[in-house]
Amino acid sequence: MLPHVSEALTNLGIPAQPAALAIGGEWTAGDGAMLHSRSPIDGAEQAKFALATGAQVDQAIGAAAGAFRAWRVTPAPVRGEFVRRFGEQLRLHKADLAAIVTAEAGKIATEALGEVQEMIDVCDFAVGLSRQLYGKTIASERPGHRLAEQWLPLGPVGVISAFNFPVAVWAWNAAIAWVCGDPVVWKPSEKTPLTAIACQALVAQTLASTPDVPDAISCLAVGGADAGQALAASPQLPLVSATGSTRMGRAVAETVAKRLGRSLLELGGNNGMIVTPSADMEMAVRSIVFAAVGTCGQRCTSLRRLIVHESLADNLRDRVLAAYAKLPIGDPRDTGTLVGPLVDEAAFVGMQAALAAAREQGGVVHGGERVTAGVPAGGYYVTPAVVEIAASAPIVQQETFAPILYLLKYADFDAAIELHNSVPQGLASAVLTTDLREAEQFCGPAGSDCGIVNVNTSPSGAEIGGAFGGEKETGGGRESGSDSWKQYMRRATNTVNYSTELPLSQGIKFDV
Ligand code: UN1
Repeated sequence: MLPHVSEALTNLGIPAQPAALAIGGEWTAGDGAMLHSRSPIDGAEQAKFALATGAQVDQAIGAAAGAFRAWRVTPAPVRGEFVRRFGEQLRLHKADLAAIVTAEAGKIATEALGEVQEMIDVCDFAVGLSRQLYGKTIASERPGHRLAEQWLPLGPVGVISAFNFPVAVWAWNAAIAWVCGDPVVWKPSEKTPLTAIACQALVAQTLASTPDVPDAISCLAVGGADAGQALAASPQLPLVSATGSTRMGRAVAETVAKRLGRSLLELGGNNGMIVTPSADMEMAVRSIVFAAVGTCGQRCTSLRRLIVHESLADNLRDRVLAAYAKLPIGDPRDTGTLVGPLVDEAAFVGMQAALAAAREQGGVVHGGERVTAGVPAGGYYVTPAVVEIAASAPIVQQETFAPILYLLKYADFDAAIELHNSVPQGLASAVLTTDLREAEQFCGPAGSDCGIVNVNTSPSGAEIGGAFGGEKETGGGRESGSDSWKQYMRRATNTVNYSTELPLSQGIKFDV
């Protein structure tokens, strides 16, 4: 059971009238338009304050650039100690933060707690990493020379995050950026401002206990699209990490590319799962339902396309529909609820438009209606939909951020892989099979073209230890674990001559 959101906000020391801009623990009211943020649970207004403007974002970037000068020369393990302390704050306030995530994103309690756990996990990962930012020593072709590479802090990093993972995705970026020596300027989704303010409040508490750490290593600007554009356009941010729609990512990438900056993109997914005749059907049903309806179908990794062998399709459809019929849909704060609300009315309208298009394109739609009984009034609750449709229907190419699962059939495994890869997005994928050849084919060079390729588990719910991200319109970025940290650093190749001669590379003679 999570605390009430007002209690959580009090526990975190968030004032009733929060401010949109923070440089470390220093808060300033926004100069922009009024934000009215509503809870997806019941549509009640939960925050009302003025947004930060692009000019205010520039102010935060300036402060972050100032902080970079001291942070870049702070030893990485000392930076790691700051992240360790922040992780401790998260442990202490896990339930408080999860309560705000539930109130603003509409996630059920267990998923909200899981999201905060994801933050804690990435902090732990980053702490270890702070002693492992290894460079290589390379054999030099010249006598008396040492050739090596060093990884050095890059500079302040802009982070643009989405409503559906309002805290974890920022933490993936921030924890890694901080140990790499980079300050972070964060523009969260306007749909989830309080979760961002809560995170910043926890950072501020950590900063208070670490006086040597420059405050502006963590800046927050709750703003609109102009704030995002200010991050993308700023030459002071060598890296901008953006999570959200392909449309948003394209706009950010174009602006960042124009100034030859780096962007790290996590954009749309259209995630598929192939279910083969040898699959464990019990496991199939459980993993399909979690991946398709978890977070009410609003994860980047949500399962959207189920590609089933024709011999199983009707049976599996019936089993999934039977599981759907029993799903507890309702208030995400209630223990036992598995499907909470869509984030807002626009999400509901988008879902209905996709279902109408599917019907027009010959699809047979099961479910997908609005639920009004037994749920809080004012929220957009739906029954998840299964759509039996031809693989060639154009709607299948689109990501709709809602619980819609397209059911497609295949006859031949090679064709199933082709079908799986025939969408513009390339984030997460899975095959359910007990046939080793199929499993390895799916993971190999002629298999899934996604960044996340799973066997016998759902495409949703990745651990932080791996690099997270995808190909094609998903944007190519990799965040969180593995060697994603390298994107937050610059690599310097050092040639050190410790001899008394000056031999040139490639044997060139240049006697002067
Ligand atoms: C997202 O939806 O943006 O793999 C991130 C998952 C989560 C992260 C999703 N760990 O589903």
